[in-house]
Amino acid sequence: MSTEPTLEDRFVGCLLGLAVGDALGAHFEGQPVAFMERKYRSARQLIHSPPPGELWYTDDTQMAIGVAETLVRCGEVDFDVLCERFAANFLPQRGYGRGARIVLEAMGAGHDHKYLAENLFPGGSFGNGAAMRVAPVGVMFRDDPSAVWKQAHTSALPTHVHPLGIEGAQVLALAVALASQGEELNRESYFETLAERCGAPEYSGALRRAARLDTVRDLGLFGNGIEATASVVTAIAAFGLTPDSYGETIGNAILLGGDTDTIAAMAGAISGAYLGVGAIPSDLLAKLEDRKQGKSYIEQLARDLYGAYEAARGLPTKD
Ligand code: RVK
Ligand code: MG
Ligand code: MG
Repeated sequence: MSTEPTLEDRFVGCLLGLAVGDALGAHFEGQPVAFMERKYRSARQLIHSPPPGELWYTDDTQMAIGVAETLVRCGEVDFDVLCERFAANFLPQRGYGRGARIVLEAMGAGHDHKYLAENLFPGGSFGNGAAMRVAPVGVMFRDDPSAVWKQAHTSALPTHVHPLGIEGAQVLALAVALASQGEELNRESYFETLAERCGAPEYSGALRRAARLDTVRDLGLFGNGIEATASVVTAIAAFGLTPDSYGETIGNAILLGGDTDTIAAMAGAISGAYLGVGAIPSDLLAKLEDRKQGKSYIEQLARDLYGAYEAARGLPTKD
C-alpha cells in the first residue's frame, strides 16, 4: 500500500468498491469466459479501456444500500427495517435474481414474503444474493467476528434461508471485516481464519485451496455462477491474488465471465475495504452513475455508516 488509508476511507472504499465492481461487471453479465478472453488480453486492459459511457449499478449495489441504510438507522441488522428498505429501494430494472424478485415484490405488496423466501426453492435460496449485499455488515462489525457472523445471518434471511446462501454471506462479510483491519495481508492466515469459521465443507475446502492459488489462470476453478458456492470464494480468491490492486482484483473477477457483476461487486468491496477509496481508479469512479442513489449518495451513506460505527464504539463523532 502506498499511502495508508484512514478507516473512513476504508468504509467509503468498501461501498464504492462494491458499486464500481458491480457496475463495470454488469456490462459483461452472462458472457462466457471465451468471449472475455477474446475481448481483453488482461485485467489491466479492461480497467484502462472500460466500455464507453456511464456505469450503471445493479441489484447488488441497490440491496447493499438497503443493508447500509438499516445499519445507519438501527446500529444493527433489524429484520423488519431491512425488509422495509429492500421494498422501498426495489427497482426491477436493476435486474434481480428470479426468486429474489418475487420475494421483494411480495414485501412491497404486504404479502407473506417469509413464506415465499422459505418455499420458492427447496430449502430456500442458495443464490449469491445475500453475499452480494452484505459488505456493509463486515465493516460495521469489523471488531467482532462473532457479531459479523450473527449479523450477516440476519441480513440474509429476508430472501435467503438456505444454509449455503446464509453462510456465503457470513464468509463474505468476515472477508470484508478482516480486510478492513489495516494490517498487511497474510494470505495464509486470512484464508485459514475464514475457513475455520465455516460449517460447510463447500466453503472451508475452497477457501483452503484459495490460500494456495498462485496464478490468475486457475481463478476460474472456484466458479463463476449465481450460486453462492460458485462465486463467494471466487471473489475472495480474486482479492487474495492481487491484494494491492483494486483494478486488477475486479478486472480478474470480470474476465471470468458468468456472474461478473456480483463476483466483481464482492471482490471490489473486499479490496476497497483493504485499500481505501483512493485505490479505485478515478476514471472508473467518474463513470459511476450519480443520480438519486448514485455515487454521491453511496459515498455519504458510507460516511454515515462510519459515523454509526464510531458511535457504537462510544467514540466522539465529527458533528
Ligand atoms: C440477475 C435450485 C436455486 C436454489 C435452490 C438458483 C442478480 C435459481 C445478481 C435462482 C446476482 C438463482 C443474482 C438465484 C443474485 C437458488 N434450488 N436453484 N435451492 N436457490 N437457486 O433467485 O438474489 O443477477 O436459479 O434467490 O440469490 O446480480 O433463480 O436470487 O447475480 O439461483 O441475481 O437465486 O440472485 P435467487 P439471488
Ligand atoms: Mg446484479
Ligand atoms: Mg450478478
